Amino acid sequence: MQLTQAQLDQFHTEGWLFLPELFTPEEVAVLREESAAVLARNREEIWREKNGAPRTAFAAHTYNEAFSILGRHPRMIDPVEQVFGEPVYMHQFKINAKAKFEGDVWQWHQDYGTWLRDDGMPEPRAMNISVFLDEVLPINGALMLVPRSQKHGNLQAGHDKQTTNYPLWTLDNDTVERLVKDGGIVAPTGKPGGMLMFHGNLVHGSAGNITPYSRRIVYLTLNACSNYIRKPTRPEWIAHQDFRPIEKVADDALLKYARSHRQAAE
Ligand SMILES: O=C(O)CCC(=O)C(=O)O
Repeated sequence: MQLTQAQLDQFHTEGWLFLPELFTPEEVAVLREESAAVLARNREEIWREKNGAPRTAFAAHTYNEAFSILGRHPRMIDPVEQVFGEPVYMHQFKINAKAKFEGDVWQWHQDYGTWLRDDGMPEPRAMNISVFLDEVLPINGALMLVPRSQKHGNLQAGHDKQTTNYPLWTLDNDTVERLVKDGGIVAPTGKPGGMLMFHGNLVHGSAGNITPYSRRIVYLTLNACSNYIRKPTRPEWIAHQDFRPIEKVADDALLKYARSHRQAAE
C-alpha cells in the first residue's frame, strides 16, 4: 500500500495522517477478541493503571498469532517505509486499553523524547502507527494531537513517574499552550479499523475515560533500520533489540487468519 502525494504532503506538513476504516470489520473483529484475552492475562508485559485496570500490553505480537500478523501487515509497514525510504524494524508494540470508566490520562508528550532519553535512538526516524480496535469517540479518551508541533524538534521535558503507572517524559503547560496557539488540537475519531500515523516529535496526549465505552488502540512503533537504538535502558519487550527489517505478510493474511479462527470456533 502506497500513500498518495496529497497524503504524504499532509503528513509532512501537519505531522499526522488518519486513514479511516483501513482494516475491515472482519479483520478487526479477531483483533478485538484477541485483545480482550491478552489484556485479561497476568504477565509482566501487561501494565495496569493505579486502579488495577489494564493500561498497556507490550509485545503481544511475540506471543499472540493475530497480533504477530498485524505487526507484519503491509498496510501498517509500507506507509512508514515509504516515508523513511528504507526498511523498518519493530521498536515497540503495545495495546493501549483506555478501559471504560477506568482508563487513565496520557500527559502531553513527544514519543521521541522517550526514545532518545531512554533508548538512545539517534534521530526521530521512528513513527507510531496505530489501529483503532474500538470506535474512538470525542468522549472516550481520543488521542489529541498538536498539528505541526513536530517542527519544533525535541523539546525540554520532565520525567513524570507519579501521575500514572507509566513513566513518561512530559511537557510543561506553557510549552503546550504556546504550541497549541500555533497548531490547535485535533482528535481523529472513527470506527474500529481506522489507522493513524504520526511523527515521533508530534506533541500528543489523551484524557481519562470516564465513559462506558472502552477505547483500545494498538500502536506499532516502527524505526528505520539505520536508526537502531544505541543505549537501551528498558527491557527488551519494551524497546526491542532485533534490528532486522520486518518481513511482511500478504495483504490478506489477517483476513485468512480471522476466517480460520472463526471456523475453528464453530
Ligand atoms: O493511547 C493513548 O491514549 C496515548 C498513547 C501514547 O501517547 C503513547 O503511547 O505514547
